[in-house]
Amino acid sequence: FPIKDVPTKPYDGQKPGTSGLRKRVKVFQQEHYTENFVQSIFDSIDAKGQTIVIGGDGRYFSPETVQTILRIGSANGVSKFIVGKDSILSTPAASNIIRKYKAYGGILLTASHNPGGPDNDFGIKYNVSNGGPAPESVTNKIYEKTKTIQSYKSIDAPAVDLSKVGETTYGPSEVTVIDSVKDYVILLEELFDFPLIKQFLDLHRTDFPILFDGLHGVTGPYAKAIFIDTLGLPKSSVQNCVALPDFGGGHPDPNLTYAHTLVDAVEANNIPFGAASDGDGDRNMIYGKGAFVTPSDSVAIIAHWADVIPYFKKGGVKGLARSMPTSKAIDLVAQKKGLEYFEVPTGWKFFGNLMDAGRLSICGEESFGTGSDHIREKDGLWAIVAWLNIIAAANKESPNKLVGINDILKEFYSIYGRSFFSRYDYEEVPSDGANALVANLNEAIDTGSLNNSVHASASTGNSFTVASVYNFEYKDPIDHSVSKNQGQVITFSDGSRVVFRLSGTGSQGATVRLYVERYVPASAPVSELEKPASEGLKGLIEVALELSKLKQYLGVDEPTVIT
Ligand code: VG1
Ligand code: CO
Repeated sequence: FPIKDVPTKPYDGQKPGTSGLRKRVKVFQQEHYTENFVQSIFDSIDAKGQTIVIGGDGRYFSPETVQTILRIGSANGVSKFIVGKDSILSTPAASNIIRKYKAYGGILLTASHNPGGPDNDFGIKYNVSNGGPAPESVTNKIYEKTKTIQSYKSIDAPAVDLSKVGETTYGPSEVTVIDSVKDYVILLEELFDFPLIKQFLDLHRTDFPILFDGLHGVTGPYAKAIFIDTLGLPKSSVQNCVALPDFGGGHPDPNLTYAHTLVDAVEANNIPFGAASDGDGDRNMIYGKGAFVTPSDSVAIIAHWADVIPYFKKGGVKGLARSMPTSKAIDLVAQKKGLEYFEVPTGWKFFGNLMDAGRLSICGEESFGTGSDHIREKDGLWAIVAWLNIIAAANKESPNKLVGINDILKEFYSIYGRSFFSRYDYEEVPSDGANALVANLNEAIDTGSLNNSVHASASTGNSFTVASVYNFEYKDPIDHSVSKNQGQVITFSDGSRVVFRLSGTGSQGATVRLYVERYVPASAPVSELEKPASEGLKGLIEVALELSKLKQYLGVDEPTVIT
């Protein structure tokens, strides 16, 4: 198997974003485009004689890319590859495999919740040996290599059959195709009280049926293994659980807009507990009849109830964290429990160092990402099973009244108060307008022009006084690296907050995210605490839009998605 040096030329724009390089499939299919990026990964790490994991959400163009990585990786001296069967390993499952088999790193083929298929998105992401996304020091290095690449190494070996589990020799390397699901199910069984969950669900087959929607993403086979094979639930407990390369033409993002198959089924069949996950399996949405859990509340509630989860009961909870735009509900739990807590930039890569240092156990993002230090990625099914574990435990304490999602939420608000939270996404807007919006906010930060200004909402009469305006910057407490420009934050004198950020995962134009948060203390009347979020936030959203002149800058009236 002679190693070839194939001449190539650099492509512009191969800069990894919040979570890897994401582009249209057609962009990746350009001559040498994918090869350049893969070689740039190997040029930035030292994988000679090492083990590399390859997985992903199985989306269109994945099988071809696995073979590309095998050819280039082997030529670059990788001695062993562990590959998910049919090129499938959900993002959390891949993180677990990297850790469990002590691999040097992993390459994940996913564009997460972005639609797939020949006319949609593909993505490549590199994870390091702790199982987490590569830190910026590594992704920056990869990007630098893509700018100057002149050739890539490759071997001429026949394609490996990815449909069969087993070991084969591959040129100078070895390839092991593994069952995509098995290790992940073993992991979850170690973390949660499955007997308790099973007992509860068995007892409440008729008054507490559950429904999981895989949105035709990668979690389908995992969900079947957990809900049907392990918990013994009826087949009707899962839907859209066949993983498809184009996700059945859908948008595999678990939110109220895109996960409408789940929402519709929950509403039509009065399902008290529904859940969905995204294309690569790291996000989750918890949604039951008349009950929606915001991701910011979800992570805080898991932290509040951590003691009923065997993994935390045994190992203790070391610290809590959230990404900057995520509501501060989890901070309140940390304060009450006397735990250390952190605010990091958007993107799971910022949690890894804290976990490795033993200072962080449970964390989350407002974007439907929740997880813990059991791996180094957010974990959709983990969060869903965590909720089932909590509900089963709450019901054990309350044998005479069935406790559901809303009871858990209400109890939480009565202890901590409620952080009303919402996110408005303006997807695929002109980049010029988005940049001008940000420039205008930065100018207000520099000149102090907004400080102490008072803004009244026309429809609710509420008025908000600006307390501070700043650009969020993070210094990692472990490696002291600094990440600047992570979003513009406006805080108000009543503790409310508005954040503006440009997305780093889109593949077309710009996407602006507006995050709003308003805190209502536990002492407020129940009618105030239990309002729909849209009502609780109405005035603040009006003020945020007016302050930022968002509609003028972006030239659009309404967001594409509201969560
Ligand atoms: C988005 C989310 C962020 C998340 C990231 C990756 O990033 O806001 O919280 O970590 O997606 O999630 P951005 O830069 O577009 O706002 V996933 O499930 O796409 O890997
Ligand atoms: Co994802």
